[in-house]
Amino acid sequence: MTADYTKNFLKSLLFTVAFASPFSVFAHAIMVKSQPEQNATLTVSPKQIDVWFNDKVGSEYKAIAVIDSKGNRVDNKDVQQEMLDGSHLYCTIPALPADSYTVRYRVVSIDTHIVTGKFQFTVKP
Ligand SMILES: [Cu+2]
Repeated sequence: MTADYTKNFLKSLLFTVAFASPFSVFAHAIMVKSQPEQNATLTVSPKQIDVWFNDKVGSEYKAIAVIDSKGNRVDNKDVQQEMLDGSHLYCTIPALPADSYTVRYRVVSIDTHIVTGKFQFTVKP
């Protein structure tokens, strides 16, 4: 009985934290989509890397880096934020040889937290 009550109380507390407007307005950014997708195997080298977040992110301190399997950075160091969709960052890359690559990203969310993450893809012509 008491355990159930505690569980329900915690559940409703989580619900409140997740959906109360002060929190959702100042959201913590989470990557929701990427192109290439995480763990994708591509037969053709992509021309750019796209990363989307669940909310717009800060225009400062944004970074995307593409690293090959030897640890060399291979992107063109030209990260951009889409003008009309601040949740979308992208950078261009040169034609990549067959290898597996790690994309690392760093952004500042609207709630001022720094968010970093990574995903991988493989080019295999
Ligand atoms: Cu946060």
